[in-house]
Amino acid sequence: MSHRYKDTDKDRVINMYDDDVDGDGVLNIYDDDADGDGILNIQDALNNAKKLIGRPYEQLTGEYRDVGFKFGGIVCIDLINLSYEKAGIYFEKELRDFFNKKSEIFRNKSWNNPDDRCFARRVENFEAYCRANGFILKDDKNLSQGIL
Ligand SMILES: [Ca+2]
Ligand SMILES: [Ca+2]
Ligand SMILES: [Ca+2]
Repeated sequence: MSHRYKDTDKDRVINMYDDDVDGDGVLNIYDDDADGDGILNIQDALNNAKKLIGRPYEQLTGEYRDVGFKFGGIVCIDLINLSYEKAGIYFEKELRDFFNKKSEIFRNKSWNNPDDRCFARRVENFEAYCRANGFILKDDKNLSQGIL
């Protein structure tokens, strides 16, 4: 079963809808170990990202009822979403919840709302969410290209 449908803390809320996946009282987004497995989120995410190496790019970008994704293809934002999902952080849920609190930070178009299946897969929405929450790096001079 996919991690998103599990109920890690057994509170009858499946992980993808649970604000506190490990049930320790700290909301996922503020919890350094959101799934409570003893491994920090960043390491969990990196481990999960490495498992996605080799997955084909989803060239249909969600068109035709996501058939490309269903057959294993991913787009750039899926790398982040899938990597963090197994760490216990569901950006899809975080973005939707944030829209309900501060919709004004997202592009004001009738189709750009959580009811749209592509809402959480739009990079501009993820960036707006990160910017509004202070998750954007201000000093990136020490970053370098990843090495496989
Ligand atoms: Ca739960
Ligand atoms: Ca927690
Ligand atoms: Ca963890």
